[in-house]
Amino acid sequence: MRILILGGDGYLGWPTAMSLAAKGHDVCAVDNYLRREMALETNSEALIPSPNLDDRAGIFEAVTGKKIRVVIGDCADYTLMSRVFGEFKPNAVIHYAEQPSAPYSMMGFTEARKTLNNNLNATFNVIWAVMKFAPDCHIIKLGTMGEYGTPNIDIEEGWIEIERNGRSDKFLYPRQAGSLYHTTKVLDTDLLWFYVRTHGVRVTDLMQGPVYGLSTPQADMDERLLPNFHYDDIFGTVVNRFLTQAVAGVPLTVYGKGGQTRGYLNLNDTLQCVELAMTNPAQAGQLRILNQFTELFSVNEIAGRVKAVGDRMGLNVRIESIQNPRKEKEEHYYNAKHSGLLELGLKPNYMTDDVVAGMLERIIKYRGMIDTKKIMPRVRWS
Ligand code: USQ
Repeated sequence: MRILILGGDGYLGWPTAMSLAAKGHDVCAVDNYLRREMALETNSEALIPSPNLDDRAGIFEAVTGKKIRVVIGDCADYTLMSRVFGEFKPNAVIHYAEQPSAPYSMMGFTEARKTLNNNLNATFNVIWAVMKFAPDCHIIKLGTMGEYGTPNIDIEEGWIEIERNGRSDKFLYPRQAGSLYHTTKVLDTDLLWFYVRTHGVRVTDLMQGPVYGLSTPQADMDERLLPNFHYDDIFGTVVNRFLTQAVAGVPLTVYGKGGQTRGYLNLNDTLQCVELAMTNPAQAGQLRILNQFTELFSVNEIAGRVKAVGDRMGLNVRIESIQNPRKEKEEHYYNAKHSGLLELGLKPNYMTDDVVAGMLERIIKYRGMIDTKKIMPRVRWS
């Protein structure tokens, strides 16, 4: 298949590009290095410096003999998107090209505006470029479980049946996001749903939970192919942060009471899920929503697991509850359905002790590069 990956330089975009190219697909990765710029601006550089996208594609080709096409450009620019879609005519587009950090979006007006403009414009351009240049193309959009928030009822897989005064209908499940970043994903879903209804585009919206890990079959071939692994308070997700904190010998930063529960998944499962969505496309005129995670954990449970394994490895891990910089429920009901991807064939890689130990061992190799000044939260919600 011809697959366009938007945000191809990112934590998920680059491993996805490698994984699909390794399987023989014709892959084109587009990125404008926005995240690298924002990371530099906020002193939040990744643990392991990674070569630019052109260089990474060159290294990947030298190692595997497979090509990844690269376009450096902005997906929020419709002229560029028209050219890319017009020339490449993808069968599927995997849209990761969004500002992915909740804390970044809460820093102030400039960062909020940048998040809103980038994320909404990129999604809007994808929809129009598909309609004009590749009408049969399947849009695979990375959404987030955070769109649903933490309601006091079960979270369904995208849709909910509502009965009211003796009549019933099916609606998008109510969304109530906890950051401006997460809110842009809600708005993306609404945009997609509008064009699905009116113009018959085919869309899979993946409601993904926080991802962890840095090892994938292709990344393991050469360390220059590793994904951008962040452990800072702005771009690092909680599991990757706790693993790095354990290695650095600083206390694990549990925000508040630590009862915040989310659905987590291994980076390798993101690769599986996206491929499963791609090989089992949504129908024209369908907005298919899949909840993309494999296990539920509270923050305290993650900290406990990292500590148990880290201690066995002699790291002497400490856990500390610090004031929560975010506005979020710290103790709440959470039960989210996630059968869609399992039915498509997902074989989960669970967070076993061996997996945690493997990640810790990997990070230990880069211990000297950890900057502990990047660990404590610098952004508050209020
Ligand atoms: N947390 C801590 N300590 C930390 C960091 C985070 O207790 O040092 C807590 C947060 O307060 C939150 C939970 O851990 O309750 C998850 O935080 P996170 O930073 O791992 O995840 P989040 O900000 O929600 O965003 C990440 C990705 C985002 C993706 C989202 C999926 O950055 O792109 O959409 O995970 S989800 O969380 O399901 O919305």
